Amino acid sequence: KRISVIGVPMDLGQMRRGVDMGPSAIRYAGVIEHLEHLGHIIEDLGDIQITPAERVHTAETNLRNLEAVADGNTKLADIVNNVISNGDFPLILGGDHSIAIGTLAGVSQHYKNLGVIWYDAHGDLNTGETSPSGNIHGMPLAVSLGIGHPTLVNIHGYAPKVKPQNIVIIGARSLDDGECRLIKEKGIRVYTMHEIDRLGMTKIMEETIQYLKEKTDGVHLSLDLDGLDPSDAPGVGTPVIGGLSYRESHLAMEMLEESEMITSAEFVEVNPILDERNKTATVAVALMCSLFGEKLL
Ligand code: DIR
Ligand code: MN
Ligand code: MN
Ligand code: MN
Repeated sequence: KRISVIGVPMDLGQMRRGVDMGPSAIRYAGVIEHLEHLGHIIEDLGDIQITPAERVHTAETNLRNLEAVADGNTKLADIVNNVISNGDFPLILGGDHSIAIGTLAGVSQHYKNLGVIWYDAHGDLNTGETSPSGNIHGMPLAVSLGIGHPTLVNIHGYAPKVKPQNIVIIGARSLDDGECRLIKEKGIRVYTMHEIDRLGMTKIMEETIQYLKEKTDGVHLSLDLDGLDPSDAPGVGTPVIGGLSYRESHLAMEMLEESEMITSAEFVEVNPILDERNKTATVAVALMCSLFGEKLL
């Protein structure tokens, strides 16, 4: 594969400092070398310039740092769009999860029926109205469905970017009331930890692949490291106990690789300040290796 790596040092979608160093931490963990070692051709496009902005919270909208988040995401959308136009696979390194807004804006114009796998402890389906925090990293999936502030929803001039029936959320264990309502109203497929415990990751991934394969012409993987259990991925801003294990996550990546359905991917929320000796970035790189075909034998 020809893979273009894009770092997005964005930390304005949430309140904790340090997640802007996620791309550096993931590079330090050897992402480029490991993917090259697997035989891929890597173009490292470096990091997007995120314009330093004073943190603001507008009471009327309950959207923290709206303009700065929208600006960074517009730049990201342009670059992702170019990468796909060149026939390359975009691999985005976060940065907080608000960057999925820009990734999906850049990706989705290339597909009639884009599928999205959202690997996360959270639903990221809030709006300014439903969000308990005002943090935009809790909103990107709603935004991509066309639900939320017009400045975010209309990046690249069209909405929605994804259809609800083309989304699968995996690993959910912390959902706000408004998110639960939206999931039911839109019929979004969600595998909470309950289903994963009950059925096992093999069945969950078989069902996910089957469900998306039938109706999509491309699938984006949006992997929030907080989908994993904090014991395996401690360097995240909003850890939630009882998460997916390192082994389950590798299995999921390996099954996605076998399915040959993933056409773009992002790994987000790595925060080296909160981490233990770069463990979380190292896990992210290991999962990328499985997603891009690493096998022991
Ligand atoms: C919470 C936390 N649902 C919010 N969301 C997070 O602020 O909207 N998403 N951490 O990854
Ligand atoms: Mn290696
Ligand atoms: Mn999350
Ligand atoms: Mn998230």
